[in-house]
Order: sequence, then C-alpha cells, then structure tokens
Amino acid sequence: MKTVHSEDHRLHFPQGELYGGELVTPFERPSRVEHVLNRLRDRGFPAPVAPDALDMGPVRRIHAPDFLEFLETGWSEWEAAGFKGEMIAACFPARRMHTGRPPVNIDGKLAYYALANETAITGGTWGAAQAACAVAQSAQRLVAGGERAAFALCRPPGHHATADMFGGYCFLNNAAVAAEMFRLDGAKRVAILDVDFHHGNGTQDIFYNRGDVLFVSLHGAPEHAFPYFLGYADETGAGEGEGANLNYPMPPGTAYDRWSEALDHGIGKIRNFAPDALVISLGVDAYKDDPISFFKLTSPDFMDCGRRIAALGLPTLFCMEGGYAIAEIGVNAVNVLEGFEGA
Ligand code: SP5
Ligand code: ZN
Repeated sequence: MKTVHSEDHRLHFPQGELYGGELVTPFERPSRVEHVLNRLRDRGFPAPVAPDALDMGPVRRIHAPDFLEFLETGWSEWEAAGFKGEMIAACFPARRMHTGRPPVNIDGKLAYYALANETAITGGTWGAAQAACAVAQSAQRLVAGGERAAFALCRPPGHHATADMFGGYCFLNNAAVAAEMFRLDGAKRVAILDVDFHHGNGTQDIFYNRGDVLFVSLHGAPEHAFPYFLGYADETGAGEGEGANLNYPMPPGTAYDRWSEALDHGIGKIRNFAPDALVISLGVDAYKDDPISFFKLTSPDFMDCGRRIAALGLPTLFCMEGGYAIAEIGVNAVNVLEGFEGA
C-alpha cells in the first residue's frame, strides 16, 4: 500500500493547547507523523510519495467560501489587530446568541468559526491544512486509479471540521473532501467509517442530509467525551440522508470485545449500503494508553480491525486522524494497514 505524505504538516505547530485551564504543548504535534513514517519504513512499506498541488474545486464543494477565506486571511488580520499570541477563541455564539452573521472584528470572527478552543491557529496553519488535504486528494486518486488501498498520512487531521467550523485539531475535512472526490469520479455511493476515538461531528454534519454518503462512527459517548454535543445513536440522518448516518457511542472503559461488535455491526451496514468506495477516518486514539481518551484497545486489536475492514473487499482510502499516545501511534496505525493487507 502506498502512503502519501507532505512535510508541510510541520507548518502547523502551535505552542499552546488550552487543556484543564492550562496552556500545554498540543497533543496533536508534528512528532506523531515521524513515528508513523518510521514504523512504515521498519515494516517494509514503500517510501511515501509527495502529494500533487491541492485542487480547491472539491474543497469548495465541502467548505463554505467565507470559512475558507477566514482560514486563509485570519492570521494576518489577527496580527494586524495587534494580538501577540496564537489565535485561540475566547468566546462563542452560544445558545440563543446565534443570528448567523459573521462579525467583522477578527476576535469575533475567530469565535464564529471555532467549534472548540483547544485548537490554536498560527501563521503556518493554513499551509499545513492545505497540505493535509492535498495528501488526502492524492491518495484518493491512487485508489480511484485502481489501487486496492492507499494511506493518506494527513496532519492536521480533519474529521471534526464542518463546512464552516474548525476545532478538535481539524481545519479542512480531509476525509469528506476525498469522499466527495470519489463521487465526482463516478462512485454512486461512498461509505465513511470513522474509527477515531472521537465522534466525527464534522463529517456527520457535512453529509447529514445526503443519501449518497453513508457515515458510520465508533466513538466515546458524547456525555463523556469530546465533542460532547453530537454523536448520539439517535442521530440517523435527515431528508434524503435519513438512515445514512450511524453512531456507535460507547462508555468509558470500552475494550475490543464490545468495540469490535460495534465495528462488525457498522461493517454490516456498509455492506448493505453497497458503496463503490470506502474512506476510513483512521484515528488510533481508541488505544488503551491514549492520554485524552478512554477506550481500551490494544495494539494487536488494531491489526484485527484492519482485517475486518478488508473483508468488505472495497477500494479503500485510509485518512489519518487522531492518536496521541505518541510512542505507539506508529505501531497502532500501521497495524491497521498490515491487518488490512494481510487479510
Ligand atoms: C482528531 C482528534 O482526535 N481530535 C481530538 C480533539 C480533542 N480535543 C479536546 C480534548 C479534550 C480532552 N479532555 C479529556 C480529558 C482526559 N482526562
Ligand atoms: Zn480523536
């Protein structure tokens, strides 16, 4: 399986993540990628290839023009306003304060486009987000061109990003853009399976009204886990998308016996949906020692997960999402790929 990777992910490395009332070094950091690359090399995977230039066409089909403009120009507006620190939202359009009008002031705009304030924007963020999305696009082209599978080593991740909000370490929804590209390439139906520990609220929201893209997510129950306000089992889609959204929220301490039951159930739904392509939002933060998550998957479990995904027999694009147990992220992510290839 080929990997697509861009060193431009390094452009995004904020110094601060607001966590427990402190500014800590972000959990989502560049060294995550180095560990995955090292493991790929050690396990004999082909050397990663660089992505082609980003095609903004598919990105514009997923994200709102004003949001893209904010990501592109926000940092210079922030600097021009005289702010000295990284862009961290300090307020939000909370309940009954939302009239849908983006403020002109950059501090207000930041609040408007943020869905959480653990995620800072820096001068390099837009470049890195574009590179991550280009990585997903190039890997998608490999699969659309006939490869059985490809690995998009995206950083920053994407599944929390909605059409017009960033947060949860995500800016552009790489997996959603790739899924849309499969549709543009002629796939009638596309399934997205999100195995990241966190609910893929962005991907769910983007496709919630669409019947051509099935979204299946396994994640920490929203009562207990970020993003806290979406991810319940009764969110099943709307309109043409009714029945094409499936959430499997699970409680603290969930181990592979229960998790893999949900996986099998979701895989069965994907099989019935009969998609032409499959996108995996591959977070490995369901790992037992992940510092911000509460599932109990082991490293061998990730290999079994890959095996079960392979049984669908679909052209498959893996998009990297979360995973913050840095020393083990390489083993866990590559185990999924090895389990898939060995199946
Ligand atoms: C892509 C991805 O995995 N994004 C995750 C974003 C999570 N950000 C919020 C983290 C809040 C952590 N609170 C956990 C308390 C653990 N004791
Ligand atoms: Zn996650």
